Amino acid sequence: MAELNSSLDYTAQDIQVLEGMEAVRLRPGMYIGSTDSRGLHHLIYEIVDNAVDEAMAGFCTKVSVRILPDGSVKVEDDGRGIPVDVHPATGKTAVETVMTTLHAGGKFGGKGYQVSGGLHGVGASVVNALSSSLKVEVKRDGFLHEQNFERGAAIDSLESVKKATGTGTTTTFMPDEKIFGTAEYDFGVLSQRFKEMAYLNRGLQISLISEWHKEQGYSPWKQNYKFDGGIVSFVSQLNHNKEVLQSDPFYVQKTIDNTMVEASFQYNGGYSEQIYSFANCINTADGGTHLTGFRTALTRALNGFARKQKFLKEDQSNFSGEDVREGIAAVLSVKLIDPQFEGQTKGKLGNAEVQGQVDSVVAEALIYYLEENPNEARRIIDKSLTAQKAREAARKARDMVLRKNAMDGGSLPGKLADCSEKDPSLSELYLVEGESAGGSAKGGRERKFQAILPLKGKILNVEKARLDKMLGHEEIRVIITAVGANLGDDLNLEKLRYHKIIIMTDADVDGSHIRTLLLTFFYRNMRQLIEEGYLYIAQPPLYKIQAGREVHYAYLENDKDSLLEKLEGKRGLSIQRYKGLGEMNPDQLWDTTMNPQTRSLLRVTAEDAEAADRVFTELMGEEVAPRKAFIQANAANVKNLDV
Ligand code: 0RA
Repeated sequence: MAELNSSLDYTAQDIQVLEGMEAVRLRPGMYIGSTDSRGLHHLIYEIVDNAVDEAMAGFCTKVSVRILPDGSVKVEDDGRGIPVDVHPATGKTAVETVMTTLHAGGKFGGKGYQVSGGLHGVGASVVNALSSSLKVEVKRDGFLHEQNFERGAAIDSLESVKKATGTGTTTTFMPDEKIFGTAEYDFGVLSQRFKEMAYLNRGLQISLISEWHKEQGYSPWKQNYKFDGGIVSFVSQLNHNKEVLQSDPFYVQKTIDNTMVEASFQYNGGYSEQIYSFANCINTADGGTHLTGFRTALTRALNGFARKQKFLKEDQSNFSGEDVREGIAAVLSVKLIDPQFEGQTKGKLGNAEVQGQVDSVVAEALIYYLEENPNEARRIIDKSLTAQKAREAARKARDMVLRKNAMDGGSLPGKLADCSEKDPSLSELYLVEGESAGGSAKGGRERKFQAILPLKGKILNVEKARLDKMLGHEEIRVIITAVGANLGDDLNLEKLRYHKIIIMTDADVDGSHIRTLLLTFFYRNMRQLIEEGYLYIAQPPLYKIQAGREVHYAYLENDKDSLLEKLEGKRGLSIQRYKGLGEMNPDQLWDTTMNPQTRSLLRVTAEDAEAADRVFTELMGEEVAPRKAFIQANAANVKNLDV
């Protein structure tokens, strides 16, 4: 790199710059996380973030992102343009400084870089260091200025090339293939991110045009986002197709002690809690202090209002946080100067002061909103009252199940074909859909350590995703007894009778429905069992392919295709698609799905189960039309939950 700069004046500072750039190239992971697709996306985000900061400062209305056919990326904004004059202290232009100086802790500090002043230039130098070439073009003061870099080093100096009107900054870079190898861009991931950013920055237009994807026949390859309603539009989108309890979403925006707090919510007729939280436009999937502040404000304001208006009687207990969040769709966005991200995936905001700031902004605005909108307030309180009642009913139902089980003297259900092994860590329980598959499983199992519990095909047919109804169901009670660890607050994993609980359902819509329901049941009542990794999904094959005497099984569509290719030309090739587990005889079921030596099991994660819970709530939701549409649109996804 050094010789590239030989034509320029060389100073100690230049050496520092080069060392900084070299450090980034030596340890790219430290700066952008990884050098796979995610790292590649990160480069784009860094540059776009700078433009968005300029928008937050109120000077930029459009950001365009282009991925060119050669894989280079061009980000253009119509902001003020990075300053082009030479800074007396450094002897360099701001453009060159931004592009070549690593900022301690990744951030500029101090005055002039307030929230709305943004965090300009945070990552541009990192992108520059990791690009085989980078060109920055600035329109400012009546001229177009240009400078070029290679792997972080300036190869020329900033020059004004021609007269130009308007202002703005354009950065074009080619990610260095020495760093990123063959990593690829994901259009869906990028467009999702830019959509969120457009929601979070009301009125900002962000477009993504990828000729790189277009050339590969990928569709869509362009998207354009602009939301004049900002996070209110975001909330409306979350409630799209749902019955809503407020005619318009609640909204507040206020800056307090340099923290900008913005929140919006609207209740729907469903039962799930959907709260999207962001800090400086970064999705905080694991919440953090801002989310805690929002939740406490919501609970306190609604309890206060319900008490004051006597919707909550004196002998009634306060709403719990869960009660007031049932059916809420909310977006919370905070912008602050020095966000601290915590947790393994850095998805949690840690700044302690933010909790109180969000709490006070939201509570104050919400109390006012409830007073001003008595009809909406009433509907929200009614919803919380219903949730509170349902929670109490569920608790009673749970108690009843427990009492009933106790009265049975803890005897195991008659249809459970138990294993002889007594050590739970060596024992497995198969929950099998359908009597006939149950029969095959009983015939094929290794009786020593595998227990079989057949479940009726349609095990539950309730209208609403209510816990109490679910628990009242005979099939579910049988599962509770067989599993042996109780549930809810009384869950005791030491009493768990099997350390592998394996859901085995057909690869069709009914099967996926039942699996969704079982996952939801475990998630809501025995979450810890999932978290400890005791719940699994069996993977029966989709096809049996026979070539003469040879038998092969295909577990994925792809497997089938490659198997067929391999076996092509052999005599007597036959292919059977398994529509249900019941079509397999006991030996086949053992060979393909139950034999620990050859089977593959999917361990269910809390995220899988949570997703199932959401799907379940939608499936069982109140409104029929969207439910139908949902089932049609998601049948494949539901089925592929485990893929
Ligand atoms: C510092 C000061 C000024 C603009 C910017 C930074 C700026 C940086 C980037 C990075 C991408 N796009 C950008 N747009 C603007 C403006 C100072 C002034 O004009 O008073």
